[in-house]
Amino acid sequence: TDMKGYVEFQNVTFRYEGAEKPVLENISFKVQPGETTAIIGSTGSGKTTLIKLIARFYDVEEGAVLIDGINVKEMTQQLLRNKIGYVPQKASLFSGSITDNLRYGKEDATEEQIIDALKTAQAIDFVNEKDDGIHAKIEQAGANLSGGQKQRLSIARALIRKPEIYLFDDSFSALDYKTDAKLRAALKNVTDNATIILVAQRVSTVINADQIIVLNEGRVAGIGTHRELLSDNKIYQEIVSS
Ligand code: DUT
Ligand code: MG
Repeated sequence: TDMKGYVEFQNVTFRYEGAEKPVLENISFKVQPGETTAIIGSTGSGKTTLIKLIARFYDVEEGAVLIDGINVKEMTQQLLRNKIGYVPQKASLFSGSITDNLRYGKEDATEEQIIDALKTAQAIDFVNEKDDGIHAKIEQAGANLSGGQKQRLSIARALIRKPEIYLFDDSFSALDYKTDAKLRAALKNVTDNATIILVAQRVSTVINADQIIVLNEGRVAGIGTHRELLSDNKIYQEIVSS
């Protein structure tokens, strides 16, 4: 069996340097290859930190983060970068054309690959409306784009690299419901073998995930499907009804 894209947290505790309290405490979960895991929880609960530990922005203090059974501490940055498509909470677009921005991380991407990624990311329409299309200029930090446009270009940038694992940190929050749903359906189509770990604020974004992890103050408050959590998890029920 193909084990590519298997992610596991084993009793992970993490503290930012100089901080008294850990921001993540004793976190354990498994993400099966090709499945979608959603992480939900209030602001400051540790969602971004958790995502960043997978891409090894920081080393954990206790416990282990494993990818395909290997501790990420034993992997080279190069290997991790190739395996993971990380879409940060704040899009990091730079001054240059759309193609320049999308080729970041894969300089040899063809225009066809760029257009395909823009289609999947539901970005092709607004890009085509620009005079220069995919060659249109983006201002520093994407200042001439809306929040949802920036999110979609960041997603397209990750898609081009065809990683085994996608990490989407709140990448759909600025999209309307319809675009969010279309984008995730298209993603599922082109990334059938990839593992998806997404952070979301909206219940509609997580509802179809294979599993949802509810984070609360740095701890796992529950893991299950939408249906399971809805029936037995207080914190999830609060999120749903808020
Ligand atoms: N924190 C730090 N240093 C950092 C980043 C975060 O001390 O460099 C703290 C802030 C917060 C906790 O860690 O108390 C968790 O932050 P994180 O950004 O992981 O939370 P989130 O769940 O992603 O919050 P949001 O929904 O606002 O993105
Ligand atoms: Mg965050």
